[in-house]
Amino acid sequence: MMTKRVKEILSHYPGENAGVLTNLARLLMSGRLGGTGKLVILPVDQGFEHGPARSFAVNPPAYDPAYHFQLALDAGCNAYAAPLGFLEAAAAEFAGAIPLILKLNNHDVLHDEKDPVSAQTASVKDALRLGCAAIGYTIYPGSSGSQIMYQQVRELALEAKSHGLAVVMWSYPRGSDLSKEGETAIDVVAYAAQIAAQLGAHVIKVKAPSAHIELAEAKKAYLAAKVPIETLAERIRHVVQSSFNGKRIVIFSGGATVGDEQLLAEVKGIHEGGGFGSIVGRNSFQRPHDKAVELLGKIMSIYAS
Ligand code: FBP
Repeated sequence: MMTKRVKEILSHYPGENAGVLTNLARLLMSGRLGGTGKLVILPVDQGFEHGPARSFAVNPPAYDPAYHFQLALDAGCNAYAAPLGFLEAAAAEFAGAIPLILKLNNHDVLHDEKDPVSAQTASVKDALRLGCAAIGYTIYPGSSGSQIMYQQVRELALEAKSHGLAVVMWSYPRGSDLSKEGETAIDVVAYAAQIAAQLGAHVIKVKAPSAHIELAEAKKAYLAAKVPIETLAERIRHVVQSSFNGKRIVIFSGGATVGDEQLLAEVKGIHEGGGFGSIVGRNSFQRPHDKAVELLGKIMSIYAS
């Protein structure tokens, strides 16, 4: 049964066709958090993005593509996101079991460039063939190659929407003019979320922001308007506000594996600040299966509260 909150969220996308709205509803109505307006998604593209050993050696069953479908299902995630190979390997076996997001571009770390650009590694046609609810795409605002990515995602998003697929954008500031600290600075993360929203993303994924302000001109604006950014909840609120005043779904990434307490404290901050949920990769599949299901269950309980 469609809930009031999900209807309200869908009403924020009045320009979209019935197919896109249906697929957004699939993401919002599936899993343990279905109907709450909150999402917890399992993303497993780290094999490509970081390499197999860095990703899976700590929990060897995770080398198997089917493992992640089953983990997402067992934990009651809203959706599972992965590159072409992982989805092709088990999408038929799990057909209809959980909404899928096909990552259409990927990047590896075999060539360490300061201004990364991901390669397109799958198509909208692949997403349709695999029964996906959405396409996923990573942009690197701040990279000298950002124009290429913005233009590519414009075309792919248009094509995806024309076929009724939802568009999820990973927006990760990165590039030679940004400091490491700047990649998660509040002004930069809020800017990255805004860029994804302006590029037509339905769901935006960013990293949890720190209180650092990277850009001098932005700093003046934050200070003049006294934008509250001291606590994580305040910063999340600002990122949500920067994503069309809460009219775009913004979720936050889990990051490198940390202890349960640290992760749960961060999730509480995201929830308190009005974030729409989490996308938790390494902190899920780098734990043994049952521990991961337990931790994801605790994360979902926070969002359901
Ligand atoms: P994690 O929860 O493992 O951080 O996954 C979220 C994610 O966006 C993945 O989809 C992606 O592979 C990874 O983060 C990118 O991490 P990095 O910042 O190291 O490139």
